[in-house]
Amino acid sequence: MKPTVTCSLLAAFLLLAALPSVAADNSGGKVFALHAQNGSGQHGTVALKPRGSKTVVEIHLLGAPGSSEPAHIHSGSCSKLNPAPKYPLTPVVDGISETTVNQPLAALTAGGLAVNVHKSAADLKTYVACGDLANSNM
Ligand SMILES: [Cu+2]
Repeated sequence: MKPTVTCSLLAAFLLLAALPSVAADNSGGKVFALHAQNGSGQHGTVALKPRGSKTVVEIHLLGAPGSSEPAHIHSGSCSKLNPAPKYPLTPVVDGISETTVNQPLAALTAGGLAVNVHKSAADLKTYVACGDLANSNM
């Protein structure tokens, strides 16, 4: 009797655990332009894809090197960026970066945030690309 009960509870738990991801609205992603800065020649897009209460942030940069380029979401805008990162992103390598940020899409696109990419960990001061996460939906 006991193993059956445990098994049923486990099945019920697994079903409940699976439900939110099934019920979550994962449609309605947004794409923003990343513009080259400081003559880097690196430009591309940042795509934000809702995953329930989280957001997958995907950077695609053309002209990026194979070396690691730090990337973050900052408060402010590309023309007036707060230098302190707000949410860290996976460093861009070969123009690609993917990060799941623990914020809903609406919070990231409400305005006042920008994605920027830095030349290297040793040269964070040099920005190579930036994109405002508002008013530029492609
Ligand atoms: Cu940054």
